[in-house]
Amino acid sequence: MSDSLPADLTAEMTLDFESHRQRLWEALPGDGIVILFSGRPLLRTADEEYRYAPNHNYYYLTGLDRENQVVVLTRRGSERTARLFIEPVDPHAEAWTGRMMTAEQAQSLSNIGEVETVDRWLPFVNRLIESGHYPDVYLDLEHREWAGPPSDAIRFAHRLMEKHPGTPVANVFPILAELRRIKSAGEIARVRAAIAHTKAGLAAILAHTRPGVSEFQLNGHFTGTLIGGGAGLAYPPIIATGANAAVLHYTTLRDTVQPGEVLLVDAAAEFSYYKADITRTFPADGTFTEAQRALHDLVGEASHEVMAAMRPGVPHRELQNLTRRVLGRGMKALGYLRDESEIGQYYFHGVSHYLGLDTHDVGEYRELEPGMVLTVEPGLYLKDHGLGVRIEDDVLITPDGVEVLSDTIPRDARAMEQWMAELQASPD
Ligand SMILES: [Mn+2]
Repeated sequence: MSDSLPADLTAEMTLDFESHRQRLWEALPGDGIVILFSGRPLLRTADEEYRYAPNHNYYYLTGLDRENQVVVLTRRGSERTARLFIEPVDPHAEAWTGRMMTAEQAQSLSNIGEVETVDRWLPFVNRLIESGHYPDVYLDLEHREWAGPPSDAIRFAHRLMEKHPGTPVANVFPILAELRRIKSAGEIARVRAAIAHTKAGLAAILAHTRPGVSEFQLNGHFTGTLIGGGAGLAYPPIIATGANAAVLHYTTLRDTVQPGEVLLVDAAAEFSYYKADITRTFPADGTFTEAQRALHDLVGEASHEVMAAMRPGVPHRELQNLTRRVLGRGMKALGYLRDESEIGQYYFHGVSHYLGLDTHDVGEYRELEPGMVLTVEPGLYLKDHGLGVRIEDDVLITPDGVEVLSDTIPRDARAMEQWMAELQASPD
């Protein structure tokens, strides 16, 4: 495989966190204090925690990915300040869980000069509020799962309402989500790296796909390749043989591949917190039947049409209408539908979402703009015929169209068959 597979950040992947903070300050509707928490790992069971992931807005503003940190940003007229609060280095804790971040490291990663210990943030914020100079306090109040434990921001919001009932609490999430829709060159480079690792993982799956192999064995090849290459998983892999592909978020992975089946693999890498999101569909035996190929070609046609329509100014919702038209017309021509308006039987999800720090990245959907990174993922799900087909790619909106970032990964039916044949001729 000649694609470069970075294991570490390269110069092109550098992010300018200072400019992210500047853009946030400019986007605030008025003066105020912005407080973001890096978060803490969730308890999984007994004394075991889930793997920690930083609050993505915290990471976006600081470049830091350690738990129990706080960043406080202020804006007052033309004055802007940033101050970090981090856990002090504790040699006892280091013996158990490794090196902690020093103040110097936090400074150089974030480009924030003022770094204090985390026990100091609350008195600092209280002083700012009591100064009367800051009309609003902004917190990241996005909380999708109300049944879960409250975040640090939610708990602090309650505390503020008790201690400083006159201070308005505003939600900074929608403002940051708006900024995160447009990606910088460094962010795009990280998505590209995630795509390169995804391609290597897919190649490992294709090399080992044959009747008799199980979905979890294929997952082992995929996940092993990613982890062994220094990347991570963007989301739990969907490796679905036959009718399992009609379950959109199939992650059970217990079935054995049967002769004549089609596999749908929606699995991708994360690299330095940025995600790929890729789906490929291919035949268990290395060759599509004519009926399978016709469906794959139709999904490919929809993908092609959508990408051809994407350019700045096009409303995002038009992509979904276009997909339904192409798939409806095609399914009627193939004899699966009497009327194209019934396409909802076979296609029932969105064709495109933002991609970035989150797999379904944040931000409102309006008109396309240069610098957006989006998926294109038409699909057809024929449970009664025992198969599903989806082709998912990642594209960058350019000033006059799209650049297909995942163009490096074979996509069309014939290209998939050829790639699989090559890989099986020389596995590993
Ligand atoms: Mn997707």
